[in-house]
Parts: sequence; C-alpha cells; structure tokens
Amino acid sequence: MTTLADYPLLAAGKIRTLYTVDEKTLLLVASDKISALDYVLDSEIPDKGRILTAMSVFWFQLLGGQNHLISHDDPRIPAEVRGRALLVRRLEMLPVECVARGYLAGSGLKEYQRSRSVCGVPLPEGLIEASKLPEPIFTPTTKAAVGDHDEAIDFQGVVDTVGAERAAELRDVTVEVYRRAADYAAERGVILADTKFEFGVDTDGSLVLADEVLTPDSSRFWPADAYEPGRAQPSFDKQSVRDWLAANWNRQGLPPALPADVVEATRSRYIEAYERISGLSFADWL
Ligand code: PZK
Repeated sequence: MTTLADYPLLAAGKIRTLYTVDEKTLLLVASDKISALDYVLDSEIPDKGRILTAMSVFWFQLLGGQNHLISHDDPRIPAEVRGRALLVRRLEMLPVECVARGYLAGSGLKEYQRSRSVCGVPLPEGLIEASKLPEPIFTPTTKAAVGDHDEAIDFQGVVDTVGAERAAELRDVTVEVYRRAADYAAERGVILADTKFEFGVDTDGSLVLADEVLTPDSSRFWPADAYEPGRAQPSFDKQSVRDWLAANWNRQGLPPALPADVVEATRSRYIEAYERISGLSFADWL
C-alpha cells in the first residue's frame, strides 16, 4: 500500500500540494481549502478538492494536446487522496503565469482604468467592468513567492524570461486554449471570463500544459444568464461566500468561519459548475 508519507514534499501552495513520486513523476494533491478576498478561510468546502480535480481531468481530456496528466486513477495514488490527486509528468516549469482574458475584471480592469491597456495590450476606450474584449488577450504575470501577488508583465517581459520563440508559443497556445474552452463553456451557459495556465517543457523541448486547468481556482466563471456589464459579476462558485463575508466581516483581522448553510451552498455550486460544464454527474467521480 502506498501512503502520502512515502512521497517527499516538493512544493506546498495555499490550496494544493505537490509530492515527488519518482524522478519523472509527481503527485498533485488538491485540498478542500477555499480562498476568498485574498484569505484562505478556516472553513473547508467538503469535496472541493475532488470536484476541482474532476474538472481539471475533464478539460485535459477534452482539450487533448500536450499536457502533464498521466492518470487520476493509478495504484501510485494513495487511497487517502484518491479522487483529489493527479499523477503528472515532471517538467521543467516556465516561470511565467499565462493568463488569457476575454472579459475585463479583477487586476485587468484596474490596469485598464489606469492605462487603457493590460500587460502592454492596448484596448479601446469606453470599456467598463466585465466588458467583453474585442478579442481574447494574453496578459502574463511573473510568479510571485507564496503569499505575494503575481506581477503583470508585458510580452517583452516574457521574451526576456523565456526567449522570443517560446514567448510567442506561450501566447499563441494560451489564447487558443482559452478560446476553445470559452466557446465550449458558452454553449453550456457559463462565461469563462479569464483563466491562468502554467506550462512546462518536457525532455524533447515540447511545451506541455501543466498544473490544474480551467477550474474556478484558476479562472473566473460567470453564469451567462446573469451577465450584465457595468458591475462586478456574480461568481459561479464563490458568490455566497463573498456575500456572507461582506455582510458579516468588517475586514479587520482574520475572516470568520463560514456557517454550515454557506458551506453547503458553496459545495452545491462547485458541483453544479462541474456538472454543467462536463455534462457528467459528480456522483460518478471516483
Ligand atoms: C510544478 N508547481 C506549482 C502547483 C504547489 C505548487 N508537472 C510539473 N512538473 C514540475 N513542476 C511542477 C509541475 C506541475 N504542475 C508546479 N510547482 C512545480 C504548484 C501546485 C502546488 F505547491
């Protein structure tokens, strides 16, 4: 029997942990922790790690192409994390967070309001919160240390980091994968406003999509039937958490624990997002 304690810790994020299985293979484990308003909350969302893992697997399978997924159901995955862990190929990671945006929100909106551009990409005048962009854009960031915010860079910053040829490939693949996923989600009533990808390079030098992909933790999902530019859009998954915190926390000190009904509503929304996007039943996941 394999147990998690057999595997050396490679990296710990706020929500996920990466272990070394062997020289070519890693184990990426998702927890049930949730972040909101820049804090990891004390309350966990039961099954969130399994739901996001299922979603990531769905997208890897739908998208095809080069990705790091080896298996989500393999004897090397310990029973204690089965369903919320992926066995992945170890890659040489590129130190760029590859963000694609089809809509204006978050840091992209703030940068637009300051400069009318985002990461060096000029945009038309008159865009407002949640506006659809004329075309999806590549808005990379540099990876910050844990707890810090990623820093926006322009395309030249990516060229300086990985070279011109790889930078163009990162931009083109990021925007193309975003387009395919956003078109797919739109058919199911979900707006994929933006998403962040991480890429690595394999032993042949091929670019490989890594990390988790197209989950609510790496993307903004908005319900299409509530879309109304000019205001912050409700989040498909975390809106009840945000609403409850806004009404019950003055942002002094640490956020309070969530009440059981907010936890349960949030779990239901994660499951709804998975089922709406994949067309699969979460009850059938591992
Ligand atoms: C890798 N991260 C970020 C993710 C964490 C940290 N396939 C890969 N090969 C080599 N390295 C990585 C990956 C992937 N994916 C990813 N850091 C290294 C990260 C999740 C949890 F703690």
